[in-house]
Amino acid sequence: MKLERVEVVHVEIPLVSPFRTSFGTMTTKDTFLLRVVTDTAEGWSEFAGDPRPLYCAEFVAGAELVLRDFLVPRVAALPALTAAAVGPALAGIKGHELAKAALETAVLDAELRSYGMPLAVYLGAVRDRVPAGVSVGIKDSVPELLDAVAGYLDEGYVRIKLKIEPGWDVEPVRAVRERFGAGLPLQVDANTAYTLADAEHLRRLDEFGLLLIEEPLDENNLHGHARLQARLSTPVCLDESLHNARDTASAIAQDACRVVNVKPARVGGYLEARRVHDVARAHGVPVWCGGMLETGIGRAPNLALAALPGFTLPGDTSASSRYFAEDITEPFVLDDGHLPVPSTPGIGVAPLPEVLRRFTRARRDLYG
Ligand code: OSB
Ligand code: MG
Repeated sequence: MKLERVEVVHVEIPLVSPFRTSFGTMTTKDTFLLRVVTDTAEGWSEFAGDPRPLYCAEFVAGAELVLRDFLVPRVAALPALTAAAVGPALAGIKGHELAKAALETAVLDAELRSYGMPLAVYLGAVRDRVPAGVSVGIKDSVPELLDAVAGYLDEGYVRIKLKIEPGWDVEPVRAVRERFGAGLPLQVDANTAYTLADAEHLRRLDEFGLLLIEEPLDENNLHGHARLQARLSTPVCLDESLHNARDTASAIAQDACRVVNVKPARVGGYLEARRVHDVARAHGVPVWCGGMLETGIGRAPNLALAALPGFTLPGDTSASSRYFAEDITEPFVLDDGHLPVPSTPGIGVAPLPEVLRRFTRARRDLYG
């Protein structure tokens, strides 16, 4: 292929309810979509980050600049553009995995559309639907949390993840266990809110039979996570700390985690995400697909990835209605606790033009 045009479409979409984590509260999904046009097809992707660098170092305005000045020019210079060639072309630019993932994914969508191949087939998916978990934000009170969890379970979600932080951990976990029973698949996510000095406190979570505790300590503190894991029976799962397959191998080798959250954006795209899956699977370490409150444009390719054989735990890939009253693609609808894996070429979805127009805040050409 040959790159002809790259466009950013900034969107702002209201969330159905505020989403509070240990790092902040989100009330809208505020990001950009990337539209890539090649000589054979058009492709779409979604930047997974937020306007502020609170979850990770990348942010919306910075990503647009990195794409415009460093990433897109290198991809435009490729004599034969394929998705597989994008990673090596960008390897000289340090970091910026989320921005790189957005570019690689839009190129991959275009490439697969020109072959007529669904992303799930390209990645090696073995399922046509995936079980859906839901990530439940920090609430103002335990009764409010119990109502939210009850609502999600009524809808059919098969696994609950509670966001935790110091002051909101043992008590809400105990309340959810007592109300919904020992059989509920339950896990927690701290988004780096604790230190090793909290190890004894976090050990109190062991009695609740959690599937995992996600990213309790600082980003990239593999040594600390290994020391914490040695003191917990609850499996440690890493999110923020894993940026590629090599990090993942290193974390597994030092027992810094026993479960892996795979977020394609965080590792630079779907090709590296496949390698993260492969490394974990070779070690018998379960993986699951994380999320970043994506619109349908980001959710669709995550569902394809989550259909790979090593994804043995339900992911944070929830239905469109968990996030938005109106998604910018045809909505993903929960059926018997599962979401369908898109089966049409590329990522399998595209923005609905009229809806996209209503949610668009700005459009800029980065190339062509
Ligand atoms: O840490 O997994 C996380 C949302 C935004 C940023 C980071 C995280 C999350 C979630 C929600 O937990 C995942 C989702 O429902 O998309
Ligand atoms: Mg997380």
